[in-house]
Amino acid sequence: MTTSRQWLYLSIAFAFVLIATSALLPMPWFGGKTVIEEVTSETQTEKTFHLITTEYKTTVNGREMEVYRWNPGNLVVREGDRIKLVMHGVHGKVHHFSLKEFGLQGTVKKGKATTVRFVADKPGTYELICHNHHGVDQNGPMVAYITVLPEKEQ
Ligand SMILES: [Cu+2]
Repeated sequence: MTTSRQWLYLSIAFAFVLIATSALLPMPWFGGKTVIEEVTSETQTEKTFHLITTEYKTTVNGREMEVYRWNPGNLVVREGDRIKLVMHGVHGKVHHFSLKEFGLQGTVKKGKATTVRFVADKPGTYELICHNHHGVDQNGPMVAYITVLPEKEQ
């Protein structure tokens, strides 16, 4: 019995040393800065943008005109950002879209929301295109411009 009790105390002491060590590791004098940065990048939250399918109507010389747009039509993000786009179908029956540089395509239907996710891993300006309202002839252009700014200098 004494032996098993000794093992128990030894186990508790060992567990205590483990916990104390792991608590000390993040401290700066143990090089904890690196550990903290890794944790930060792993738990980086998504940036969420809501886009609305919007229709504008007007009359020009007695002729009715309409145009569909993403609202907002410009998004600016930073290289490396995790992006979530929630596209709400408000106007227009259906919008087949693509953001081809990030391998995204899908459909937004009236009264529904479509969500896509991507990592903005390359700087530049990219077009979120609606293929139903692509050009002026199709009551477009229904394009949103997504600008990815280069990663910040460290
Ligand atoms: Cu559209």
